[in-house]
Amino acid sequence: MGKAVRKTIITAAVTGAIHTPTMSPYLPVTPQELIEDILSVHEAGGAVAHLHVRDPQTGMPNADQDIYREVVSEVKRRCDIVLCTTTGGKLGEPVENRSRVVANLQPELASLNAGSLNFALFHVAKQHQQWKHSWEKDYLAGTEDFIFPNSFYTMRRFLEIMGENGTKPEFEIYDVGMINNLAHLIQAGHVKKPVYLQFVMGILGGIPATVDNLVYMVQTAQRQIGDFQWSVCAAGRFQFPMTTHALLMGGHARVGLEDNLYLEKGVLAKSSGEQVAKLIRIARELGVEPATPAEARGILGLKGLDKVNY
Ligand code: KMH
Ligand code: ZN
Repeated sequence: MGKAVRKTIITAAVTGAIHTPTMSPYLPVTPQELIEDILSVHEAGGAVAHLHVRDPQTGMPNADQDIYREVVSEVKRRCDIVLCTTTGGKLGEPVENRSRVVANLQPELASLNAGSLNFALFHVAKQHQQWKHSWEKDYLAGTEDFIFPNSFYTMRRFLEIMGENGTKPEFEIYDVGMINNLAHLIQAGHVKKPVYLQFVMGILGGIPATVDNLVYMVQTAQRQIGDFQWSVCAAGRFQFPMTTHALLMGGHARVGLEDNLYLEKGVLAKSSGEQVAKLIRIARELGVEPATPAEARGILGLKGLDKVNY
């Protein structure tokens, strides 16, 4: 009898709130572009799509509930991918707006940012001279003085709202101290194990994307939490090196245009699905198979697509 192959959850974050339309013509902005990009992820073998929405005219990230509903309903009609909605929103989105999508759509999975940080993108603004839209430069440059607020109160409220709606939190961990924040929330009874951690590496203001930092974070989580599933995503050129290491270490992995616009050096990715296909080629070389959406639901203990409100 052959040994069972290890299954890994491949997530793609399709648009995010970091990149702006000037940076790539392939960044999905309109509902139709978002739907197509999510379908490309599913077709390539991804099990989860992480979703933000944007103003279709300007490409500015927003929290428009009608756009969310339009995108998720059409995706659900066409495939069984797991959808993980953001509660990060755009930089500067008021906290109350960020949780609305959970109460409205009751998704299977939603991000929960596990601490506050100076989420810095101002250095990226310096790389461009001409902008497609007037908001882009100030949005990025303003982050030199921007704290992404995720206080213990905010995290507790998000957990309560997710609990009420049967939504599993995906904890976004930008630095090692945030594992400690999560350990506190578990100890205080605000969230039950097993938890799902997404290590977000290489954001200026958070932990650098290095292998020793990843090992340190996984080991710290093992010591402080013990029972968890984990995944890694990393900014820009660190995306494929870090996700490949995650595959080697027994973790799950996230790619997508939210984190990196490129497929390889100098080559823009035309879709998040292209990045998923590349990571799956790498995974198979390492003897790791991508989990189907149904398998991902089992691994993460999700409630199922029949229990969402869209
Ligand atoms: N909006 C960014 C500041 C998430 O989706 O929860 C962080 C973010 C995380 O995108
Ligand atoms: Zn996000």
